[in-house]
Amino acid sequence: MARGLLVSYAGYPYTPSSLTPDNGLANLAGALLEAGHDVRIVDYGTLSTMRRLFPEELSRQVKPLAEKMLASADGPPASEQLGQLEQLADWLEAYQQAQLQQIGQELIEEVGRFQPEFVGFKLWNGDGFSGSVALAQMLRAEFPDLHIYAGGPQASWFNKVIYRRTDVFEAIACGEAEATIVPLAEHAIGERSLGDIPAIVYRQNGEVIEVPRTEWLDLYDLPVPVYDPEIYPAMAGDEKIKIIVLDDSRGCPYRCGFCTHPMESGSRLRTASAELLVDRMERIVRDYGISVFRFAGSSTPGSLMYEVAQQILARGLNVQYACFGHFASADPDHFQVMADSGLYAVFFGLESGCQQVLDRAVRKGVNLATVKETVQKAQRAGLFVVTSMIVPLPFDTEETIKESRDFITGLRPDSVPVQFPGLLPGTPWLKQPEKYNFEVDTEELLLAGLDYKIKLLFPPQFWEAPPYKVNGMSFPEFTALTMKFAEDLENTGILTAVPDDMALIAKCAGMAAREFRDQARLWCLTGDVAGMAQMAEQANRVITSGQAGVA
Ligand code: B12
Repeated sequence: MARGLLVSYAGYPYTPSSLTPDNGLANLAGALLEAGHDVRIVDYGTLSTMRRLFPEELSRQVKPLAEKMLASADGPPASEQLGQLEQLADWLEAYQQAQLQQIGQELIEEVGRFQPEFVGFKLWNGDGFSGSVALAQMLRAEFPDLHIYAGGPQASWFNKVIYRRTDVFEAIACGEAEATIVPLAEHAIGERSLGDIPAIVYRQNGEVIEVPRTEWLDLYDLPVPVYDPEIYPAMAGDEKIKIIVLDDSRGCPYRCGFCTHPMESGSRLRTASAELLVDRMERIVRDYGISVFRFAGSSTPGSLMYEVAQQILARGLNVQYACFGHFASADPDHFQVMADSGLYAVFFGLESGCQQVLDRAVRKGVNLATVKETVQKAQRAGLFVVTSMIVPLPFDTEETIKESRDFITGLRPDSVPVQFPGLLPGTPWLKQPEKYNFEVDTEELLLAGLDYKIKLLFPPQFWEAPPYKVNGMSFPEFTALTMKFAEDLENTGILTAVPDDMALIAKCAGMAAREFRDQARLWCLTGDVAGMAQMAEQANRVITSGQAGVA
């Protein structure tokens, strides 16, 4: 039997959703327990982490500034404000670095107590990468014989590139790893060699070796996820906002230009049956008293979600949930049943309201007439409908962006998150940048992307410019268009920046989506833990009351 400690450090929680439980870690813990190993989860996505990564004194100073910035809709902060913000940002950075050392000391103590044979880090972008590497290095210095592995979204995106930055991880799992974590545990107790473990990369004698994946997991074979506080202590009390993410489908057959999905879970769609999914919901309700869910799959067929809804209704299960929808497979006539079953919010990736750009830059195979009918019928059924946009897309011009904006202002979804075009590893955009109007130094981008940091206190024009251009525009130029698009929508009364899970948390906390978004921004930007904690407590009361689905 091996003992494993799974660690997830994503840096400062900069959205409330960062505080929800981690299904990936819960699955890995389930897989280890089912194979007879012992495991603990150290998940730093908690209110305590928020508290310890933002000094109270800074919180007091930043509050009036942030309030002023968020209240004024007239573009970027003034230069005087910027100067002040720069200073505060430097202070915050230094403070967080010092705290990270402290967290490392505590992790060393935890390893001393629990005596694991291995520690597995879940790697995220930004501080979730650089911070995790720093923590792993501290453990390595203290425990030279400890086996330290890594996995997680950042590992799926960058896999062997990570070895160019650090060799602190003995092996790195690429993509989903319920079937990889147990062989890694066996390696930690000398019962298996790394060369026999599919879907990892590892370093041997200075050489990076890739062991190819042999198969993707059948979703019927998923382990039972573990959220018990004895195994997953962050689940105790109100440290987290307890909406549970369910793994309904993995893999995606679409090859949208911008999307990293095939890197994480392959290009073959795998689904579980509606019956099994609702069994899993029932188990979470029974074991943890939690009745609010979010489905993880971004390409789950609409027909499966409809069957899930029918099962929920047939069993009289009182739940509330959010999910992704896909315009290519959602049947608008199903939404009423879905809403009746407790579906509250649905997230569609739309990306553009200009058919030509959509077809050429995104290649989603989606027709705008279908989009219109789908959104209208979903709203008529009472759903909170989110359609996300990418602005500017490759080939966008002033006219096509206007067309896109007119489409959205005519459609009026409940929320429209607007993103800039991210150029990410493994995507069609990065594989053929010239075909999609990008200019990029791929090598430089990959290395810069590893620990690329979001500057929490600033709008994106002021973030460090990643090394690529789209449509001939540099990062500050194209992100200015992104911000302008969002601002234009806001000026017509359309809510931006509220994804489905945020809408669901707001509902549980008894707040309107707009009010919630504005408050949540302030809580995060200013380190207002008391505000966030009060909301989390209120939301958890509803999430665990068994009454979430009751209007
Ligand atoms: C649901 C979700 C969440 C949930 C649950 C966490 C989760 N499972 O990732 C919540 C709301 C908590 C969340 C939060 C965040 N998320 Co999120 N999330 C998603 C989403 C929509 C689905 C993820 C999912 O359920 N995958 C299925 C599960 C089973 O996979 P998994 O969790 O990655 O775990 C598997 C593998 O990664 C691997 N693995 C994981 N850890 C380890 C550790 C070891 C040692 C090993 C061997 C393997 C291994 O095995 C696991 C089981 O198969 C994706 C987008 C998408 N559609 O993929 C974004 C996504 C994963 N999130 C992302 C980000 C950035 C975040 C946040 C940092 C900030 C944010 N914007 O919300 C926070 C950080 C959370 C924290 N702990 O502080 C990014 C990650 C990008 C990156 N390279 O880092 C994604 C890809 C979205 C995006 N395109 O930007 N997220």
